[in-house]
Parts: sequence; C-alpha cells; structure tokens
Amino acid sequence: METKVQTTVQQFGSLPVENVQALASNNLKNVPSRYIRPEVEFDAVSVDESLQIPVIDMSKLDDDIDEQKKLHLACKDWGFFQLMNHGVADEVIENMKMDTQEFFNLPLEEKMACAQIPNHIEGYGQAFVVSEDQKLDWGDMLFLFGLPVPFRNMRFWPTSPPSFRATFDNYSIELHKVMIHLMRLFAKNLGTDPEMLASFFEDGIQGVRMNYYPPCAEASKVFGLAPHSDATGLTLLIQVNEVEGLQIKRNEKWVPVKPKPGAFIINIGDMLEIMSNGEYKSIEHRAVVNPEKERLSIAAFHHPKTGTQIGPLPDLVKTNKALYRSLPLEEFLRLKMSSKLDGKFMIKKMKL
Ligand SMILES: O=C(O)CCC(=O)C(=O)O
Repeated sequence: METKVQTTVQQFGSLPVENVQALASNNLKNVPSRYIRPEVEFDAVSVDESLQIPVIDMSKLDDDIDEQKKLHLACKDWGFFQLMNHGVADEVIENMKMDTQEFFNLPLEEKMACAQIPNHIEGYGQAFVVSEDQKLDWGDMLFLFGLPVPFRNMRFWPTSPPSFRATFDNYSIELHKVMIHLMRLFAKNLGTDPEMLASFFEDGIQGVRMNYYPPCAEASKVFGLAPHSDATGLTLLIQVNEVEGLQIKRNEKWVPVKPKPGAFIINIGDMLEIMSNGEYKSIEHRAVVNPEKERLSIAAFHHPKTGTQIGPLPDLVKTNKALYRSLPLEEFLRLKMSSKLDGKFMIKKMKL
C-alpha cells in the first residue's frame, strides 16, 4: 500500500507528448518547431574542449589524504567528477547498459506497457512538460524508483528483456552503496558528522532515469535535455554507448564530458549544495544530440529520505551565516517537478 508521503513524491506527472523515438524513425529532414531552440544555435556560450572534469580514484579515498583533498576540491570547484575503482562490478554496469538498450530497442507498443499514467512521474514517457506551448526535449525516458524498496511500483518495471528487473535491482543497490560511501567522505571533508549526513541518505529516495536520445537531422538546433541542475543530493551517471553528449557549464563555457571506461560521472545536486551551505556546487548541465547516432544514458538520482528538511547542516552554520533557507524535501521536489527544466532556478529560489 502506498503511504501518503510516497504518493506525494510520486505524483509529479508531466503532460503527455509525442514519443520522440517514433517521431525520429520517420527520418524527418526538418523537426517540428516545438523542438527547435534558437538559443542552442545562437548560444553566446561557446564550447570549450580543452577542459576535463577531475577523475577520482575511489580505492584511494579511505586513506590517501591527497585523494581526499582532490575529492573536496572537485566538489567545491567543479561540482562534477568521474569516479573510477568504485567497487561496482563491471558485470552489474554492463548488464544495466545492455538491458536498457534492449528495452529502448523494443517496438513502441511493447515499451508502452510501461507507459506513464496521468499524475505519475514513473514509467516510459517524459518529465518536466508542464504547458502545452513549452519547447520539448529531443528524447524519451524510462523513470523508475529504485529505493526505498516500498517506493518501487512494479507496474512500470519492464518484463522485457526478461533480465531487466533483476539487473535493475542489482544496479540500484550497488549504486546506493557507492553513494553512501561518498556521503561519509563528503561529511569528513566538510567537517561535519559522517554518520549524520549518511543517515539522511541511508533510507533515501533513489530515482533512475534511463534516457534515449534518437539521432536528429537538426541536432544543432535541439536539446536532448535542456540546461538544468539536478534537484538531488548526488547523481551517478553512465553513458550506455560510445556517443557523447553531456556538457557542463564552467566559467560561462560548455565543457563536453568524455566518459572514462567503467567510471561513473558524478555530480553534486541542489540539495547537497544547500546542505553544505554552498561549499559544494550543483552545476548546470545539458545533453546535446548527435545527427547520425542514437545516444543513451542512465542517471541515478539520490535524495535524502522523506521528511528531511533540506537546508544547511547545523554544524556548518554554527559560525557561518546560513546562505539558504530550508524546505521539506517533498515541497522542494514539488517545486522542481512542477516547472520546466530551467537552469539553477531552485538554487535561486532557496538563496537567502
Ligand atoms: O544524458 C546525459 O548525459 C545527461 C542526463 C541528465 O542530465 C539527466 O538525466 O538529468
């Protein structure tokens, strides 16, 4: 049975829109105007290929002070890093990639068995479509809650490929372990109690968004995913195939991320920026699409548990002024999900 809080968090529905994979299969020379974003073509912010996000070796983090410092700096200065030697078996990641690819390869009617229903964020469809005249992203998604287990709604979990459910279950649990380990290290680096920070996330909410971006004849005029920061504590992302598309904003330039084989791309979300009282940064990012090739990615969003007050951690505002106000998690998510993707608007709302 769904609890009241669970229902509140799950009821962030999006308006239904056309399936982009089906639309793209018509080999259109010109895409419908609802997808065309003049701001991509005429973006004054240029792409800077010369930079790369920091790479952190998790196997060194428990006892190597230099690696711990590197992690702290990555969170403060970049808000993004790649994590290697994280302890999640290759097989767990490869199975997740394979089953995600297989799901999106299914005929539309079969994928629609997992379609979203009104007022639910979970399932196959779209997120953040809140008005009939809003511009749309060039992509579809399958969104599922992985944790806590009572949040799982099997109605939306694919049964094809047959291995999907077991694969997803493993992936979800393994990523949660990495996230908790990182939370303890973040707390240590921030000078607060590791157990306290971990306790917010132990029974936290994990949502996994599997993204499918079809090739697009007008790739330079659309977004796979419009610029946004994540309303999470921490996001762990992998790219499923070799096609790149994630770009992060740094010093007013877009920096393309080049994933390292086997690494997770990790970013600080708005909630952790706020909890750290601004010491860690939630960075705006976007996904661009390829003119010839499909792209897939899997983002695992980790939030604190329901009932958490999202605000600066008490230890961090004993001597420093609080830079953000506090809001219950449910209200924070409601505000985020009832708007289109729009840069760092939640951080702007929360700043004092
Ligand atoms: O596809 C990507 O690389 C980015 C995905 C992302 O930012 C998201 O799902 O929120």
